[in-house]
Parts: sequence; C-alpha cells; structure tokens
Amino acid sequence: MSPRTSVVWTPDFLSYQLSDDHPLNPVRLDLTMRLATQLGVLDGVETLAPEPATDEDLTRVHTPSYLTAVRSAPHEPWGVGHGLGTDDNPIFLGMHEASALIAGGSVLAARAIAEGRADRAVNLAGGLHHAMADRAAGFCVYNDCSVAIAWLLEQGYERIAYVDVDVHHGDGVQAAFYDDPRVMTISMHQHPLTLWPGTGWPGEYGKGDGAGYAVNVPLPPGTGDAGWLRAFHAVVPSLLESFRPQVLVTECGADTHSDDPLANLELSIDGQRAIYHSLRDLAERTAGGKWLVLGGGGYSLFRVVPRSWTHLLATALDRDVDPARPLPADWVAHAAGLTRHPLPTAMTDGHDPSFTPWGDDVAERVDSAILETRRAVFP
Ligand code: V1S
Ligand code: CA
Ligand code: ZN
Repeated sequence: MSPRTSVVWTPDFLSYQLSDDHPLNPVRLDLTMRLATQLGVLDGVETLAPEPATDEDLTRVHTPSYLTAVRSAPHEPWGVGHGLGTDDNPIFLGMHEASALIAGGSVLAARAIAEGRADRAVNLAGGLHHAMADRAAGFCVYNDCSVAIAWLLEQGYERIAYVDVDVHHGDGVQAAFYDDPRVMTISMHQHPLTLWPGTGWPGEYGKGDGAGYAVNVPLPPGTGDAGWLRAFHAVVPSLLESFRPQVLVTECGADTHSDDPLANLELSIDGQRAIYHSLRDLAERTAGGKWLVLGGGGYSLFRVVPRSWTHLLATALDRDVDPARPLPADWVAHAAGLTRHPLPTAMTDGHDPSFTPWGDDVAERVDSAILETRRAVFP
C-alpha cells in the first residue's frame, strides 16, 4: 500500500514573525505553500489544522518558569532574561501563542503517525531546533522537534531517530535527549569553528545511558552537494540500520544552499532534493516507513526555500517534481511583486543529480557497501 502523508498547515503559522527585518521571515512559508499548490503537489491533500501545544506538552521539554517568561515578555519586556529580547530572539506580541501553535503542529504530526492515520507527516513551520529547556536561542522560542519527540516517548515509543540536515547544529534537540538512549540525534552542520552556535563537535557523543546516541558530522565551509552527500551516506544509513527507529524525525532546514546569506555551505536545490529522497528511502528501510518531516532554517526567501521545500513536500507525498519543471508564471509574478532579486525559472539549479563519479545509484551502492563492511566487522 502506498504511504499516507499528512500535511499540517494553518495560515496562522505566518504570525511567527520575530521582527519586521528578521531573517526568519514567514513569507518563505507562504511562498512555499503557493508554489506547491500551483504545481499541483498538494492536489487532493487534506491539510491538518493544529491547536496550540498545551502547557503539559511544552513542559515535557521546557521549564514552567520559561513558559511564564515567554507569556509575559511582550507585556513586561524589561529584564525578562531567558534569551529573550536579543537580536536573534526579539520579543514580539503573541510570541507564546505563535510559538505554541508551531509546537502544537509538530505534536499533531506526531499524533497522526502514532494513531496510524498517517505514515508520514509534515510541519514546515517546525524545526525550531535551538530552543533550550529554559531559554530561547537562534530564532527558536519553543523546541517543537523536542516537544514532538517527548510526546512520542510519553506514548511508549522506545526508539526515535532525529536527523538534522539544517546547516546549524541541532543543539537544543541534542541537549534535551543527551542522556537518553531512546533518542538517537544526528546532526550534519557547518563546522563549529566557523558557524554559530559553535557546538556539534564529533566528541559530543552523549552521556550516561545516552553515550553513543548523539552523533555530530561537522563539515568545512564550502562543502558542496557531493561532499555533503558523501559524508551523509558514510555515516547516517548504517547508524539508522543498527538503531532501527520506530519513527524517523527529520529537521530539514534549507540553509545549506550556496545562496543562503547566513552560512557557507554550497549545496544546490538538486543536492537538497537528493537529501530529501535519501531521508525518505531511510525512513522506508529503517523506520517502518514512519517519517516525521519538520522545516527549519533557510534564509534565501525567494530563490531557495520555496523550491527546496516544495521538493520536500513532493518527496513526502511520493509526487516527485521533475527538476526541469518551469516555475508557474503566476508564482513568479506574485514573488516578483515582493522582491527585486532575480527569480529562478525552474525547479533546478542545473546541477548534475548524480553528484559523484559512481553514477546515479550512488546512494544505494554506498549504503550497501558500508553495511556489508559493518556486518563483516560486527557479525
Ligand atoms: N548564523 C547566523 C546568524 N545570523 C544571525 C542574524 C542575522 C541578521 C539579523 F538581523 C539577526 C540575526 N544570527 C545568527 C545566529 C543564529 C542563527 C540561528 C539559525 C536558526 C536555524 O536556521 O538553525 C533554525 C531556524 N546567531 C549568532 O550568530 C549570534 C550573534 C552571535 C549574532 C550577532 N548578534 C549581534 C549577537 C549574537
Ligand atoms: Ca544540522
Ligand atoms: Zn539553520
């Protein structure tokens, strides 16, 4: 039977706007939903409308005093602490409500999978992976990734894998489950010496019962499609094959792209599409097909995020979009009314999707070569 995919969406997600000129501009979500709709990717797909996460959901990860601070900050902004009121995390009206709605969206996606109504579920507004138990960080107020994982654990799940392909280290999710062997966290990111938050060293591997269940893959600035995919296929599939997660949760930030203004990796739309296909394949092969897809970073608002995340939605819906497909004229006209940047014309950056001298089937061939070696070493 073909997989059932739920998409969590409400226009109210657009109220997570940290300030007028903040890089995390919700227009990227609006443009993505418009593009996916105009390409027919969402035809016949019923979207699920979320409720805000409850305090019970949020306090599985965050402290009650932090919730109180987030609620009161817009009304009493002086000396609020908890990482709030910085350039990265400005205080905004309705901050608790907008943040709780995103976390509720990721819990709803997890619930759709847990209740057997979906095999895959997507919340593109989610992926706020830097928020810590008692503080906001890196544009993230509530850590919806951790809140959704904690909800799954509460339902009795015993093995959840979290794979974070955002260019930044998934520090908040790693911290939330650092001593918990039920959650394997894997983050690929630009090297900590060269990018905030400066963590995600290979030597961060978990502690106590969780030792070995945190994995970090730092990549040098300038890493492109082939290097990124080579590192991923050398590390991630064999870990997931061993761990056998019951659900694969992925943070799919699109800020690895060469056009991204915040970071320095050099991936293309075609490389990001290949990542999403690999994640889907891994969910099928290692997690019984259960795949919870979250958004994340991505600051090239017009040229990158809408195309990349339309490919992500299409991948989760098994409606892969041909990279050569032209962008719909209506979408281009709408986007052109909002920016003076030149807009792309097609769903590709024109990069060769095989990425390596080994050919198109590289993912499967590299994965199986590594698995064969591992089985020989650890029979
Ligand atoms: N990297 C990066 C970056 N860029 C910015 C930034 C840029 C323009 C602004 F108007 C405001 C902020 N901040 C940062 C990082 C936080 C990155 C968060 C990424 C989030 C995600 O994609 O992973 C998931 C949604 N913060 C910093 O670099 C810290 C500062 C060091 C920035 C400069 N200020 C003055 C001090 C703090
Ligand atoms: Ca990452
Ligand atoms: Zn990021």
